[in-house]
Amino acid sequence: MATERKLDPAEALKETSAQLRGDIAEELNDENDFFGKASAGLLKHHGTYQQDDRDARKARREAGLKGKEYSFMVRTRIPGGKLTSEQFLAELDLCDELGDTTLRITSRQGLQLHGVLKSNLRKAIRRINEVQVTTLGACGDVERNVMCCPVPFANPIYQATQDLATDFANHLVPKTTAYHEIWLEDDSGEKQLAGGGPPQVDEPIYGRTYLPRKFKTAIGHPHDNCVDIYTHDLGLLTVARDGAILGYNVLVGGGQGVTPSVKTTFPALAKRMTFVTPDEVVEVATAIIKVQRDYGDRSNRKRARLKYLIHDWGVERFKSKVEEYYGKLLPSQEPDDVHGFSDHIGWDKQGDGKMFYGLNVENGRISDNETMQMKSAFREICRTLNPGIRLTSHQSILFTDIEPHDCQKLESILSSHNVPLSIDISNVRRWSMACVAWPTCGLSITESERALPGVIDGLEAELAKYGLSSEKFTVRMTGCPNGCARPYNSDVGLVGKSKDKYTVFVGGRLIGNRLNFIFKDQVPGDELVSSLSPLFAYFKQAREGAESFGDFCDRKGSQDLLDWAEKFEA
Ligand code: SRM
Ligand code: SF4
Repeated sequence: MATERKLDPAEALKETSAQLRGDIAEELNDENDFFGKASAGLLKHHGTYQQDDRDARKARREAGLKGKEYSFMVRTRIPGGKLTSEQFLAELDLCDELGDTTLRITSRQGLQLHGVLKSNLRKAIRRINEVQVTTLGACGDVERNVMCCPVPFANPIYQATQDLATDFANHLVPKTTAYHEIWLEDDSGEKQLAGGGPPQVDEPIYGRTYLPRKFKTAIGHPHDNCVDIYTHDLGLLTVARDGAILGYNVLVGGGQGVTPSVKTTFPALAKRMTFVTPDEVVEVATAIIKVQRDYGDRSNRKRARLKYLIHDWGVERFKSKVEEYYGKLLPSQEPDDVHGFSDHIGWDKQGDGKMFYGLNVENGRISDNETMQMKSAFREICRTLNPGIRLTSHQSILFTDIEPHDCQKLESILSSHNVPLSIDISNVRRWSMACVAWPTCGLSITESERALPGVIDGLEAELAKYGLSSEKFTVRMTGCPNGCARPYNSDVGLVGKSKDKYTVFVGGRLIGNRLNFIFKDQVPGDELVSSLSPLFAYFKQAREGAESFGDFCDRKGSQDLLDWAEKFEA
């Protein structure tokens, strides 16, 4: 193995957990409304996070109450974001019955319940499994939700990649029976107490201590990089010839998270490594994961992702090691690379006589409120039209398999619930996303999901002022530098840095294969729009041809943009 250095405490937790059991079953039945530290750490491997309402902390202190207002986030892993109406309706019901009445589409085509109380946790996970989806593999040091372009085109290339996403996800699901015992069996916990220790099963891919860190895979197309392939530990990019898949270009070592206090951490774009045929892809991908399992840094979780191994070794050395594990030499990649991006919003033909409709869900949050009853609208659509559901990596939704004569009906349901149709949503809002942040994310430094809509209102007005409303560019906000909305390759990235202050990044691009750079740091939340406004004016005046905003900023570079902004403000 790679290192003799002292292991990170998270490793000991996994090692001694009896395949992710620990004391979860016992603590699930105790009288507390929270789990102890060790169990809370292990729970992540079961797809749930212990959180507390950070808004409520101050009020509790003032009221002299001890402790926190605990609840749980429960994440469902949905390969390629593909669900039936029945499954989606079950999650909508759960958010009302056991959650905080909202359901959230994540930036990785998953779903999250928020605000689930400990006393309801088992019921929530069980009910999710009853509709044939799972929270196992949604979080933890394993393969996370496998992303894939979700469009339902009746085209063998799209269908093959969606099948691959499902097959690959199933192949990599942890084999431990702990999940089943704790959440799905009636005698939770009793078996291990009575039976002289829990049953141990072979984890042929992960081994005893699983991976050093989370591992993320996406499958995308060169003409449509909607899954942001360059941000992944492992990216599989289709190489198609004559309407069929020849194979996949394999990209390794992308990732977004940064810890500013640890100078050796950074966001990285994945590196192009090799080409594999469809019959080799799962085996080569497994070899890649095993190399990361054995050589990833288990002494420091801040540097445990594959991107650091690739950085430290270089892609050629990494490739040689993968060849050793795979047992064969691997070729160079094919020239195919990303060159397009679609968010699949609006109406489109599937190619089988049916239609699909992509609807932007602002920051993925599905709820009913006074102005808009999106949750009720989605329920009615599912109950009356029974569409297929696909979640996008931009926290949005596609309703699929709609008969042409039902298109109007779908739109009327949305309109009657005050949900704006895709055509009425501005480009800047449609191409934006924000992570959850306050009040549930324990790592958030600033607001994100609750702040971005207001920032977008301001950007809409600024862009209109310069006649730039029809420009397409991505604005992504996060409440800390971990990068959950992938802010480091977007045209504009707004990253929470300190109390109500953000780092403003510019110069990424829609197709996702370039990192952006810092334009300004420590910008107060209420100055984000005004800090970008001079750049829009500059873009309007000095863009070349149909150059995008991100390309323009990248061409000008940070100093030139700062000089302009200074003169503009003076
Ligand atoms: Fe994330 C941790 C939410 C996608 C990088 N992420 C978290 C936690 C679990 C906070 C925690 O550890 O306590 C957040 C829970 C907040 C909450 O209240 O729900 C959280 N991440 C999310 C979601 C829900 C954001 C969203 O608004 O959609 C996304 C769930 C996706 C899913 O269905 O699996 C989500 N997280 C991402 C992405 C984007 C992606 O994967 O495409 C990234 C950047 C890509 C990457 O991994 O490099 C991302 N999340 C992180 C990191 C930094 C990891 C790193 O390598 O440094 C953390 C912190 C950590 O792991 O220690 C984190
Ligand atoms: Fe939380 Fe930070 Fe991720 Fe936002 S980016 S959800 S604040 S960990």
